Amino acid sequence: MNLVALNEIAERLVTPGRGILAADESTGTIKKRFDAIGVESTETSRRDWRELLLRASEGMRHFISGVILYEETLYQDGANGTPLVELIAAAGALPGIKVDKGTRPLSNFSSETITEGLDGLAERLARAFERGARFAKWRAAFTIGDGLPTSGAIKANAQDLARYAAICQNAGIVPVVEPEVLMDGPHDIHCCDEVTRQVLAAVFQALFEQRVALEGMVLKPNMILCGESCQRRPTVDEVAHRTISAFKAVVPAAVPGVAFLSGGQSDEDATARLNAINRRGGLPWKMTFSFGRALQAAPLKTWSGRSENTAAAQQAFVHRARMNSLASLGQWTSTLERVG
Ligand code: 5MM
Repeated sequence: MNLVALNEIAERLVTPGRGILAADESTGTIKKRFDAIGVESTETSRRDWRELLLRASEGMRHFISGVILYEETLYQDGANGTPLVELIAAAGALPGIKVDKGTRPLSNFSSETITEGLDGLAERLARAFERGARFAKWRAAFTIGDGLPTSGAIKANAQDLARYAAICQNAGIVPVVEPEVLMDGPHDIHCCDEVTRQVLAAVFQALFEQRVALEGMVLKPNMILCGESCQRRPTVDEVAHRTISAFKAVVPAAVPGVAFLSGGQSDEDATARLNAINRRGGLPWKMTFSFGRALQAAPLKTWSGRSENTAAAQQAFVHRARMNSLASLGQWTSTLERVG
């Protein structure tokens, strides 16, 4: 394992002022996103949408450090025959690949899931590296509910996240480790705090046992939030305070950076909370974004599958990327949202 090279890539992904574009929706998820705007999901429409984002060069060059791709996109060419990975490299960003195969019911656990994809992973990573990928992503999902998540499900998912991370590092690929505590449900912020600490503690224990070099990885977690149907909404400052306190307790300082998922927060909430986290300062890790929906929702709606909307959609994407870049520096204000 070349730890120096892995550490350089990890540091590059979390460069202050830049963050990751998560454009790795699986075929089922992108279909749902396209259904919402009345666009049929085909190989060509998926290519057109993702190419539109990657060709938004102002946003890509200044605010994006890496792009997580679905396997289809990694091997796809743009409309004029240019491989899409080349557009990412030309913008000075790193191509990455989602290598998990999604979640499946966890046997013997009635409503919990396990993420699959370890079979043949080393071979898939070797191919992805050849195509230019320098980092990968694997997501495990945890639902908060009555007695959930169970310690059995937490341990099983933590173990597989750690096995994935070890295999990535041996392939020269930086693992982005994504344990997501979902926002679904009425739970309060205290509950999310407790569960997120348990999950992260189990993940770092498993990473330690699998001898994963923390300097050569990036953590992609949820922020500490309340459930989406919880009545008591926390303030932006409470989210920032709780997120930082929890992470200080369970995330080792050797990890170069944390790149948050947005998890269904509104675009502006996700940005405001990331900004508040960075304004507090004095953190051992860089704190940035690895957003899917919070970067793509606005431009996707603007695009709506019509080529005449391409420039406006790219502008909407650049705007969100710029807002989140400022948030990664603690320099965002809500006034900037409306200045354009
Ligand atoms: C972009 O969506 C990613 C892939 O999801 P599926 O496997 O469910 O299709 C997802 O892992 C995403 O990277 C993270 O959830 C972060 O995205 P959000 O939208 O939560 O920022």
